[in-house]
Amino acid sequence: MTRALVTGAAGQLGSELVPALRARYGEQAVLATDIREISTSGPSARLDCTDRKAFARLVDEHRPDVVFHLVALLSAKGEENPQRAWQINMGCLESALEVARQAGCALFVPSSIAAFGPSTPPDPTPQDTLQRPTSIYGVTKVAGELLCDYYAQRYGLDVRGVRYPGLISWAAEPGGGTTDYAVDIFYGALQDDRYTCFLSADTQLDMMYMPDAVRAAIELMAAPATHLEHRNAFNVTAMQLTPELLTTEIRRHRPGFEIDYRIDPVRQAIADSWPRRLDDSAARRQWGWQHRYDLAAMTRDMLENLSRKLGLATVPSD
Ligand code: VAH
Repeated sequence: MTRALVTGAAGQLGSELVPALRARYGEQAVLATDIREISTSGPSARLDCTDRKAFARLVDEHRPDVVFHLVALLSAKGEENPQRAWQINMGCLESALEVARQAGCALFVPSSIAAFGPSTPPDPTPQDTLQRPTSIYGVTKVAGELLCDYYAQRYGLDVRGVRYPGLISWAAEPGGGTTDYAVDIFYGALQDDRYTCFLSADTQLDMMYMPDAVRAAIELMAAPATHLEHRNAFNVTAMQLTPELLTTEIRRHRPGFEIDYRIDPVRQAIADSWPRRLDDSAARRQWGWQHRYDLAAMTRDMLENLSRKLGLATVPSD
């Protein structure tokens, strides 16, 4: 019986990973933690991951087989205060690695397409390639991948991770990301039938719908360790989107939807430094990764669930 502890459980990924883990392993088997108060029916606790003693105490009490460590300041937020982003992203990761090492539990640490930079081959971006990111978030992701590899090789820690693309979800709003337009656009479409986008119409980025992202984390941690050549930073993707492509798909459901553009130079520069299309064949080969949601399926599901969440008349699915 697997027991899990999730840090950053109130975040965009955590708020859907916790229910999925509880459905698979039982409600009491999953402890949700976050620096913020969490409203959840199952076990939860407040945790500042930089407080290593408190982190170790919760692990000692809950005795997880695996910790899903999701705490990070995202790309755009990080550029507002790079020093704080380094302290939080690396300080919390160091605690997670040390606590997992001493407790003897496995560890999931997500990386990101942000771990690549303008000198990385953009299309396709190979599994193994040059990583010179120009955002502080990307710098912490590359440093994190290397630190996790070190803990695996030096201490035999069973630490694993994926490089997530932009994640699209309706349950919890994202915060401080560059790919957040792909979530915000659905709120705009449903509440105002219009959206002002902070990235240019042709900005192509890898994206993934949250149910696929949650399944990737769970399936990677359940995979036989012997199959994992890359272990800490598997490229995973599901689709390549631009604001233009997403607008056209939304208009299939809401023909009157309007979009205009007010470019945010900081987030446009970050997006321009990221890949256009990840090669995720290593994940498909080594642990059977397979996305299930494409653009059409994601758009339909987002509109239906977000309409319900916002208390709007549900959008007729075609
Ligand atoms: C961000 N949503 O935009 C995050 C993600 C690949 C992007 O890491 O910063």
